[in-house]
Amino acid sequence: MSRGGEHEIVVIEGDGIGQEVIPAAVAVLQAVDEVGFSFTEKQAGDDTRDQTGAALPETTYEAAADADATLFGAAGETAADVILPLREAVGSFVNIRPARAYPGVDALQPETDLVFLRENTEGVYSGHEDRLSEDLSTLTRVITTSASEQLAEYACSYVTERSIDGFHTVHKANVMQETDGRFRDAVSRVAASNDVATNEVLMDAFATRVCLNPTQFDVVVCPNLAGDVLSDLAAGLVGGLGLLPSANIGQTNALFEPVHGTAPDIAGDGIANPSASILSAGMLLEYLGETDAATNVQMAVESVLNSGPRTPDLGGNASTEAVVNAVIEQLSS
Ligand code: GGG
Repeated sequence: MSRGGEHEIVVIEGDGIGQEVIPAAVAVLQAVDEVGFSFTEKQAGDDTRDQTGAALPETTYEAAADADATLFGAAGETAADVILPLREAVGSFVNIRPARAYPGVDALQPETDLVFLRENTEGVYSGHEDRLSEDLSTLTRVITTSASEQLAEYACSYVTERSIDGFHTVHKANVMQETDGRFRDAVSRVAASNDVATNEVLMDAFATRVCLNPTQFDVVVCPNLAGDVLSDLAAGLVGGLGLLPSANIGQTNALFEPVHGTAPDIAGDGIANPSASILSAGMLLEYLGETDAATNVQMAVESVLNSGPRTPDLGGNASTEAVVNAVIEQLSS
């Protein structure tokens, strides 16, 4: 923290509904009276590429690397050129994705309460793709013991600090024996050395089991792509992607973003659900040590989801603005 005790936050709206839900999250942070912020807006995404030639200008990368924390919306076609370097800029090794069913929201599985801890640097996201011929393209999947162990150490601290009884490790080591075998072995070794209980589930079996009965899972530790796909699946259980926030945590920096993308079908209509972005802002507050404010934001969102205005994805006809105003009103009540 600097500049007279204010948290320095970089704000990157990106494309599509990022330009609607991130201003909404910033408005909520500005309404948190007890915490001081300075916001710096930076550009990234498809429009930025069209205007400047770079989807993620160096100034944006550096600002994220230097900030106390960054709030990011979504990127369209340029997602890979924006999200992955941004996660790298903050040195993130874990992507935390809570997937909760909220009272009052119509959910396929109303008892769902999951947290995905997703490896955030490698797997298929390492980007080693090649076009070898007209007929053949390849992708190299990278799994290291060090990244798997770092994720596992974080998972152990996460469950221990919250008195949670261990975690599930999700992988596909029966097929990807070398890569997911390495991941599975590293995670189970670290868990054993921390006296943390783990259960293993093959990722395909997990997909079925979590749909049928999500209450059998709590904290789920997985490789990068599995964490992306399975948390989106969990979004389907709780009422949609408009409800899932995320935190990309590094050693000394972090980036917060809704799990959803740019939603081009509704972009510009003013009806995007801002809950995921506001909940991401709540995770940002928690990361900055502003725990009371984080709880207040979380509770205000929950209260509005329960009995306030709803955007069309949740069966209502309210605007983004109406939801944000209701959250801010709750915060000050
Ligand atoms: N809000 C981030 C975003 O744009 N999500 C869509 C997406 O493609 N995500 C891929 C990922 O999280 O790895």
